[in-house]
Amino acid sequence: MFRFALSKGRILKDTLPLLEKLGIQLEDDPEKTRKLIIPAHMPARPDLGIKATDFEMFVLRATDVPTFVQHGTADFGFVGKDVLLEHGADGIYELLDLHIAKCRLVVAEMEDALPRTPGQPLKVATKFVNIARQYYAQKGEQVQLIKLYGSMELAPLVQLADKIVDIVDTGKTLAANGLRATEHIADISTRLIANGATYRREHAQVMALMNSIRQQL
Ligand code: PRT
Ligand code: MG
Repeated sequence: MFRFALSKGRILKDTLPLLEKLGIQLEDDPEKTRKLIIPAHMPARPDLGIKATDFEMFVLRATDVPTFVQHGTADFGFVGKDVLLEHGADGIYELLDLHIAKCRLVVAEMEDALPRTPGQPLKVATKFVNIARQYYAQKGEQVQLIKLYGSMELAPLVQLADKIVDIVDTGKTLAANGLRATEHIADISTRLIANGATYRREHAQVMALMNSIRQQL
């Protein structure tokens, strides 16, 4: 039996069809049920070297997925690279890029931002404070980080911050708020991750599952 941490929201929408293609049948619809643990079953696939496998699917807030996998409470997880970078990959193996829920992590500011007064620390609002801290440390730039939990795009509009570090996909949200991306930090997509101990203990099974997922992409 494996326990699998699924990210709610956007990623769930894109990963449910993948589970279906793999033949993993969930006993409840994670988008409808209030249950937080959903039993699931994958029939044997001798062609892929996979034995019949039972799963327990945890339906989690995306940001909590690495925590469950790191502690071994979940063996596997589907999670955005942004969330993984922010959390840190201690005890976690990144097995596969699923190439879904693709987006970019960028620095953005007002289109009409004035040149900054030298000597004043840059104020950056973001929910990715660890990523932002690392990014600006590498650049050797002093910043004051302001932690937000959503709607980062508002911060420069109301002078809470000079810049934001945020996810961009189409760029429509930035444009609609008079913002533009000025620096690219990372390309983001959904990853299959595994707990380090599970990876070592169940290596053959983990590899078989990883390869079967890769085949479906
Ligand atoms: O909302 P909550 O805090 O619970 O979790 P979450 O925001 O992490 O969940 P969700 O479902 O919104 O996103 C989950 C994952 O999807 C993220 O961790 C990313 O890996 C990935 N992803 C892909 C995105 C986007 N595309 C995206 N566009 N996550 C967020 N956005 C936001 C972006 O921040 C912007 O504000 O969507 C808005 C619109 O983007 P544009 O550029 O298309 O206008
Ligand atoms: Mg969201």
